[in-house]
Amino acid sequence: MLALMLACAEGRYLCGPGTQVEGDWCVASEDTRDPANTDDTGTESDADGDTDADTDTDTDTDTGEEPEPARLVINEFMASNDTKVYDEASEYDDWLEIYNAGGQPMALDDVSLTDDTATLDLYTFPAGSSLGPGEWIFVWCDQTPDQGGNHANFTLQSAGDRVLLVRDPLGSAEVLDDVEWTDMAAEVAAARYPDGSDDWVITENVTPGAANGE
Ligand SMILES: [Ca+2]
Ligand SMILES: [Ca+2]
Ligand SMILES: [Ca+2]
Ligand SMILES: [Ca+2]
Repeated sequence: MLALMLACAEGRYLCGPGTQVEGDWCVASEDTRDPANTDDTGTESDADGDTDADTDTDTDTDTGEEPEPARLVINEFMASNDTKVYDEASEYDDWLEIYNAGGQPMALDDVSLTDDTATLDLYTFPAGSSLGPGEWIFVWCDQTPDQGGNHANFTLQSAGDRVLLVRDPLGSAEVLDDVEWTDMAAEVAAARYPDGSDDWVITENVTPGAANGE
């Protein structure tokens, strides 16, 4: 079935012209499921007979909704890792994962990570990095930046620590996410579940760079 999903800032799916609500989804209404006219956003359709269906749910805006903007979050991390995953140097190090829970890609050139509020640009992503909607990226927090562009110059203390995700760290310093913890257990990840949500789980099912599990 052809489905048109237009997300707004609140995360609800809004219908556009030629669509109707079915549960949480916005789908093409009966008379527009012909692929020939799926992309006409302006033409109010409903001139083509078919009077019975008329599921014309007040589609007020003709121009189509903008996709939800990019929304980056700290999505998962391990602050104590001696057995679960290892890096290119075969070292079991701390790591954290970023997820784009929004609807548009976001360039990471001017995005930073830090565990020190006095130095917001402790880690910056390699030039040209970006993160598409629904994508993950993870960074080793091993205080060994010479091991590669995905290695940050700080570590995560399991006893207690705080990590900030910041846009424009040397300018407007917009804090995109701010995660703080104490007494984190060993060999587990703290993970938003589902991805990007406000709910966290502590799990042995660690998933750097992939969908979080319970
Ligand atoms: Ca650690
Ligand atoms: Ca390392
Ligand atoms: Ca730290
Ligand atoms: Ca994950």
